[in-house]
Amino acid sequence: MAETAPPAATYDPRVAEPRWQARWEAEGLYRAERDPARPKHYALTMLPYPSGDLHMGHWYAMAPSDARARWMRMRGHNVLFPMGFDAFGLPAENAAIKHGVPPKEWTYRNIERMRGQLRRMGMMVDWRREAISADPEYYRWTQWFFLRLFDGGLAYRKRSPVDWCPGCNTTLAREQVVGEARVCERCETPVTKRDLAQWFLRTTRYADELLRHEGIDWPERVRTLQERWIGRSEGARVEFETEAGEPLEVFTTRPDTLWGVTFMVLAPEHPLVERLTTPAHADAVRAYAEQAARQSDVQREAAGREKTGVWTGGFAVNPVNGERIPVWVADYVLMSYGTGAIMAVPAHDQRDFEFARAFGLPIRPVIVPEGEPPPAPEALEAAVEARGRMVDSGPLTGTPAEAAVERAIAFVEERGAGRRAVTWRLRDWLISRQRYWGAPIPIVHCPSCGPVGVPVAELPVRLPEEVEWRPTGESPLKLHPTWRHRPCPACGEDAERETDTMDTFLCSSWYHLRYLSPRAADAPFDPAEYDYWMPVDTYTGGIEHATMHLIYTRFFHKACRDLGIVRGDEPMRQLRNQGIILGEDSEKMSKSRGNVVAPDALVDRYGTDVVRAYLMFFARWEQGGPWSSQGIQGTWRWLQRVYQLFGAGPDGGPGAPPDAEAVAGLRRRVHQALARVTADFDAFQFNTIISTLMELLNDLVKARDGGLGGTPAWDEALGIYLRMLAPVAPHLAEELWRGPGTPPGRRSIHEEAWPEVDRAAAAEAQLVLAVQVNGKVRDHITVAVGTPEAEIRALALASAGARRSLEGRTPRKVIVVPGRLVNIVA
Ligand code: ANZ
Ligand code: ZN
Repeated sequence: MAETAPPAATYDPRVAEPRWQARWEAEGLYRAERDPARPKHYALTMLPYPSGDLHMGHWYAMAPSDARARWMRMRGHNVLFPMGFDAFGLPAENAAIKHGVPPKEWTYRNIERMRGQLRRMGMMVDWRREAISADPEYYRWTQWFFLRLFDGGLAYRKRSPVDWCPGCNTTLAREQVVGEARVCERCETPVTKRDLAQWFLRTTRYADELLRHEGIDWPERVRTLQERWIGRSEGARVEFETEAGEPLEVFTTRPDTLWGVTFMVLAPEHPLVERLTTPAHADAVRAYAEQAARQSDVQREAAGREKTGVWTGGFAVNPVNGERIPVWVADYVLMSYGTGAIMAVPAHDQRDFEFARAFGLPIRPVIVPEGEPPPAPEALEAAVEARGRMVDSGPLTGTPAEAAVERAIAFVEERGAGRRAVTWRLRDWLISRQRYWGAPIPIVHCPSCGPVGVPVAELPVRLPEEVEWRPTGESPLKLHPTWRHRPCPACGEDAERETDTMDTFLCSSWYHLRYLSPRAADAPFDPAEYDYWMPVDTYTGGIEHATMHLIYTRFFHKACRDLGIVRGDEPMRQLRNQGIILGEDSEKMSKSRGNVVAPDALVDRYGTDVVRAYLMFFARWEQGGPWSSQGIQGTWRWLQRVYQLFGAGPDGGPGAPPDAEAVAGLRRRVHQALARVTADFDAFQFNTIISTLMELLNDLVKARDGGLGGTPAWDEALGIYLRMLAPVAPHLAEELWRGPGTPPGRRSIHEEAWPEVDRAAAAEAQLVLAVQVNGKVRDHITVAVGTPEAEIRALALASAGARRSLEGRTPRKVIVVPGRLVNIVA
């Protein structure tokens, strides 16, 4: 224990915390360097977007993650816990348009501010490794990765719809389309769609692999969300034919219902719509397609939505029975899934059922429960489940429903009218943004050579800083007088730069690699650092990233593996998500509700240790819950009591020598608490760590009052307590460990080893074992821990209950289940 100056009655974190932070910085306490002698641990927490202020959600994600990283360090790991900023994105651009502040200025000012707030949190971040995705030295490599993907055939360009505002004459980002009516946030004109040539990454090539989560420990919930997002469906592609003889292919998961098809539906954007539509229906179809173009896919897919659509006037032929099927257009069929066309089976598909009812189309059941006649279609209230036997299905009639899908596939395959097929919900990743504040896509469009990659030696393709902000929303890269013009890298002719920038999710797909060597000048990262630190061991952040970011970063890693840039199949071994902090009123924190709790004000008042500890304590971390100002005061009092107990020294010191049982009792409680806290850190169970420490403090106070102060067991208890406190309240623990005036050279508590649990000390002194005879409890015996088995057996046989129940029979077997029971088999 450090000899501290006589302690003040209360601990003032406002003095102590900045003092320790400066000291740790000066000592380089949190510098992470490769060290082959120690096992490495890469703890990563999702990097913030520099929106302005660090809010409670950031704290909730980061402070417990920091505590765990510190714990790993005390466990003997060489820990890397870096931090950076996801600095490109639309809000900076909006600020520029609104207030005329350049995005760069706005962004870096916010970073400055948030870096200060992060430092105040007192995390064990090695700030030398900070990475900012908007730095040219960072986005140089984002562009380099893009070129590697382009050369590897994993980036390509194709026409694709974007949201378009006819009022502003510009494309809109998803966030700029607002409300149910989907209007432009700037001028409130209803949004339409436009086809633009845009860049995509081939995520779909990795669909199968992304579906597998082998060798990684990710929450079930995230895996399920990813599986749904990737959405693998097995079924068949079946070819219908229009009356003009053109193939019209559908994807169906239910080829068994082919004989129940009573109409077909095309997505309004389907290329065959125009040719199928008869003149009499042309106006209605065109008007319908226009309104459909204003909806998002999400809206169009919403369950229970009223079905709308129009008939094209055209027909197609069902390949299994030659029937003439009317072809409709409806927005519940998406162009982006399957083939953009469906065979509708209203008897067995709920959406088709609702559509048929809305438009008076026939309904034909083809699967009926065993032994029942087909239901009368008019009487049906919903689509019918596929259980029983096939009816009215040509060669499939009589087949059990379970076997029908396979037989239907065989049937269409034989006739050359279709084949088994798998379809994915996952789309290729559209990375083009018609925006300024992002990494420019390093491509030059040449009239003779097509798209050509910018030579690597010319990277980064820098964003021009002298740009004009016009409220039209058109990207300043397009408006810039000179930026886009340059000769073709291949042929030297006049050519033009790509003016789109990259989706910021691309920047954040590889930031964990830049942290490894943020100043590497000739590569995105130093391979030696990679070999030592990767993969990320624990990744923490919000569940809202379950799909986009966490799919993209896995895809990116796998693509880079195949391009020979990285090794290993997965970038992040273990993932854990925090929950959400609600306001004191149990509602989502929001300015309009006035229930926002600002961390800065709390740090001013209580210090960071209290805020950190309270965030670990107030709820199960993965669940979150409502904030409580009552609760944070309880945490404050607890840490003050810790300070007083430790500062006071062994008061009430030994009068009578403490008896052995009291000493054993103290050690037992200390080591039991240590075992629990250790297991809880391992499991990210932060709330019970704090409650265990709170309880143990009460035990320590009692032990001191009982005369144990100053004994070796007491010193051991305080030492263990402080080391358990160190990851939770790093400043207070250091203050009590080193004392405010310690000379340089004395080791920080954060370099100490996590204490070992003394199992013998932690064990309960006595155990109560049940005595069973033939499986029935007849008695109980109390034995000292560690009593040999033979002795336990003898005690059990001698117990009154066992003797009574045995009635002189000789036992055949006596089984001891350690710590629980003895079973006598008579
Ligand atoms: C006939 C049928 C009968 C269907 C039946 C289902 C039940 P999942 O499981 O999500 O893959 N479908 C196909 N392409 C579509 C598109 N572009 N937009 C909207 N719906 C589409 O769904 C596959 C089923 O969704 C397909 O199987 C098709 O309807 C429909 F009793 O075909 B089914
Ligand atoms: Zn050229």
